[in-house]
Amino acid sequence: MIENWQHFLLPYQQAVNELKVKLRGMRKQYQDAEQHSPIEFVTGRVKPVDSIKEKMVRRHVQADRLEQDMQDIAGLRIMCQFVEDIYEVVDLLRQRSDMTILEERDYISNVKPSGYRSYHIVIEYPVQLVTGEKRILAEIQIRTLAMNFWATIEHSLNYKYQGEFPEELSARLQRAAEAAFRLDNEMSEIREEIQEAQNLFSYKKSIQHQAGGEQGLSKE
Ligand code: 0O2
Ligand code: 0O2
Repeated sequence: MIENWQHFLLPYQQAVNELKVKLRGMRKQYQDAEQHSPIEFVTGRVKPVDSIKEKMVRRHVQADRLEQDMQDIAGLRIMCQFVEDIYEVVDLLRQRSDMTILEERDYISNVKPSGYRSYHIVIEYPVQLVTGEKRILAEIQIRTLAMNFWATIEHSLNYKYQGEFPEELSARLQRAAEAAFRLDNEMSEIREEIQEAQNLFSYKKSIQHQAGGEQGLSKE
């Protein structure tokens, strides 16, 4: 039994906070270089205690094995515009020296029966505590905006149906997942066109910003 959940979860919360800053920092660096960022946005959460308890029962995880056997107590999500960006992000993560990748699960090539697509990475991440270093596991889910749309809707329906979808709904969700993936593929086809337009847009914005700054100066 875990007596003090707040104490147990503290290093996980610290890891989520640090990783959010680091991953959002990667996006900032692309923006600073005026390049297309493979990262659109990043979210993160510590799994709520009730969800941890429920998963422990469902997966037969003993309390003394929790740290090793539940890989998503600390969860990060990276959203990308294009499927190609996902693999770029994976490469970026593989090169980092502040985390160790333990597992990769490609649910894009190996779509789940539900229709779920995402790339999952399990990392070991060192958290610096006043009592010393603690290495914890964290799961990073990398997906496109379309995959995220589908997964968010499906996840909320799961609450209602507890995973036991009526056949008709399950078939519809699978069709919706395929439609989302077709959308991703269509977007990939016109990726260069989209990126040129986005670069032009951010260039215009920076010119306007500069012009605004100069006007501001001349007023003084
Ligand atoms: P729900 O709907 O029950 O899932 P910020 O102020 O932006 O730094 P904040 O407010 O902590 O940070 O929120 P953030 O980082 O934008 O995202 C939190 C939400 O992201 C959570 O919502 C989760 O839905 C989602 N999320 C992010 N990563 C994961 C993950 O790896 N697994 C899961 N299951 N969800 C994730 P809530 O509020 O917890 O509510
Ligand atoms: P949460 O916090 O509610 O999201 P398993 O449960 O056996 O399939 P395993 O080995 O724990 O999986 O890891 P996996 O499958 O790599 O990742 C599990 C997490 O991926 C889930 O977390 C979801 O966040 C997400 N996921 C996996 N399959 C689906 C799916 O069909 N639909 C949606 N919406 N999300 C999925 P949890 O444990 O459900 O927690």
